[in-house]
Amino acid sequence: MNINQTQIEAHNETRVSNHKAIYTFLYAQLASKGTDVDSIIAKLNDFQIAIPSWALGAGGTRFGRFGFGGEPATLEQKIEDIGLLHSINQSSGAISLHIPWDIPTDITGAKNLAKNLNISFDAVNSNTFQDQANQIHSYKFGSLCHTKADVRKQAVDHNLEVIEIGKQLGSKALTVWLADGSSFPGQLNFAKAFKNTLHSLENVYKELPNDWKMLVEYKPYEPNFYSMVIQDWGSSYMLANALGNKAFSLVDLGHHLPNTNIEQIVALLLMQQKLGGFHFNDSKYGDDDLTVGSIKPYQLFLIFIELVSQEPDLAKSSLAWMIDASHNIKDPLEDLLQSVEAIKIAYAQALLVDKLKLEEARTNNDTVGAQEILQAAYRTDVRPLLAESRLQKKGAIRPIEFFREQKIRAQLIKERGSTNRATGL
Ligand SMILES: [Mn+2]
Repeated sequence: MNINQTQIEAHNETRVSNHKAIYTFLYAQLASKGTDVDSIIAKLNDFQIAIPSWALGAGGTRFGRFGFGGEPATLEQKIEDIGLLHSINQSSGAISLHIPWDIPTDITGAKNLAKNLNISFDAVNSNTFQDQANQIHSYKFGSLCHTKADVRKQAVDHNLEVIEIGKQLGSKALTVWLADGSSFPGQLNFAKAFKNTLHSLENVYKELPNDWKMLVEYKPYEPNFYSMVIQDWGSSYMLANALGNKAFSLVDLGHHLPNTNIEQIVALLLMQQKLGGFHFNDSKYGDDDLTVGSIKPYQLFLIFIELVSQEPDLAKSSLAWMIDASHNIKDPLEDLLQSVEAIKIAYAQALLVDKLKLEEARTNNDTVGAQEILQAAYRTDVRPLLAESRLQKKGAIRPIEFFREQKIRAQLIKERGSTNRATGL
């Protein structure tokens, strides 16, 4: 299904006067404090967040999975779903593919479909964390880190295949997340496993096109519960440094132990020009993959403070912005609308912070003043700025309301049936 502009216009028509009243008030308030609201809107207009192909079906836990109707069963349907999101919020104009869950059978067809929906192909993701049918060697005891050279070679070859697919689609980055590690003390020689991983990644890196990036993701535990080869930003940074200037660390918000100061990691990686991008999600305990901003919106805001302090216009930076979440009980499309909204709220709030005043407070060790500056921005309701940006770009003023009014899920069920199941989940 497609959304046409008339539907969006009809939705906006009933809300525009209320929106304008709130927006005009906020605009005047912010402008009186010296904020350049138009430049914030312009930055929001350009900011795009990639949707992963695996987030469009019902996620699950190891205890069960509760499907819902109208899930996208093919890559084409997944691209169509992202097209729906993008026409509603005008901020989801990219798809991040997971190989082999979403190998395009018709590359030209997939590219044309995406082009028509104004969607680009973001980073491609390799998968050496599970065995595929007809695979010769098992990854049960690791992939790029494996003790046996033929297993490592198979994993390297898979990454090269993913690059080839990405090249045909127009992707410019390869994301590598490894489940490699050990579940029991004594199982693994830490140093050997790390060196094997580096050597394998070097073999992948050699084949990386010059205008590509390699994004090295880290995670402290799970599925291995004693050690992970790339357990934290330090080990990811060591690899990215050793590989070269096309390799970067990727920060997945859920891949940290509780209470880790992620914003500080972001600041230091940026400082070293080794931050590649993000996998956004939220969590209370571990890698919970919950809706962005649902648990720790203040942390998200603090991360964006660090980002905008070093990269004033995020859409113009070379960082990769992706959501990586899984949805067990929510409609994924509604969840993704909420996630994109949360990311843009944090961005807009961070842009409200007066950098010069904050730096002055820091220089003068004015701890109270610094907190006042941060919280004045955080406690500003910036949602009218996001709505204005959507209105300017011909998106819907209220995305979730639009999704529900138009009964989009019911229409997808009618089109695709109630038992469709998304691949890869
Ligand atoms: Mn991730």
